[in-house]
Amino acid sequence: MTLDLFGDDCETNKELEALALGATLLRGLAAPQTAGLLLAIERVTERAPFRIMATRGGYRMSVAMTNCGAAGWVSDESGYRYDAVDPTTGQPWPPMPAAFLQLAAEAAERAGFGEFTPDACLLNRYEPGARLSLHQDKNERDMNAPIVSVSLGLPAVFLFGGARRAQRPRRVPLAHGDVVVWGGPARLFYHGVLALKDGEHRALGRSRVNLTFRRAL
Ligand code: MD3
Ligand code: FE
Repeated sequence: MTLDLFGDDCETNKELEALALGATLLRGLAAPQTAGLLLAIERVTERAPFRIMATRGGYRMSVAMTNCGAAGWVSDESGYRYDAVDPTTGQPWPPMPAAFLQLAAEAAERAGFGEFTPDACLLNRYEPGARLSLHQDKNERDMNAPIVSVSLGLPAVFLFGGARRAQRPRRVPLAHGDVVVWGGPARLFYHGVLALKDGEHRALGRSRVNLTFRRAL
């Protein structure tokens, strides 16, 4: 079945931009849903608060993280993995809010991926100075499923590299409401986020929250 997402088969999607083969930027797609997304983030973080995790090497990350869905990404001295249980509460991660699932599915569909039903959502909270060094997302079982990312709050500079770490990354500015679908050949590309510049966002204050939807299990 094909969903008629644009309401009109002749209408083109002006907000669709190819960053690379398999990587599609949907500028501002999430912006109209800010209120519902913030409410959902509040509900998730009441039960699974943002926390700073340790890296495999025993360092402190600068980005605060939490999860919702059947599986959550966790990092500690023993490494990176997906776990059904939040290690700080001993409880399952909160369920994926309907508003999250709907946005992730719509974005994947627009980018040309079929049914996307993520079972994990990693929430990253950046405060001024927080950054994410160049890495690959390779802890998910099914590399055929894309990752959908949603940027909220302060703008950030995203680093988009290639299949090898040595490849010099491109700088892609990401603003509030921007959604990117990463799949196909781009799924295993190196990427990161430059240190967040200070500022004030009307809805999120001095912070940026990024949601990444994944098929982990
Ligand atoms: C490109 N998060 O959580 S989202 C992460 O803004 C992560 O918080 C960043 O990288 C953030 O792992 C970037 C964009 C993103 C996410 C996953 C990707 C880009 C990707 C996977 C493959 C290629
Ligand atoms: Fe990543």
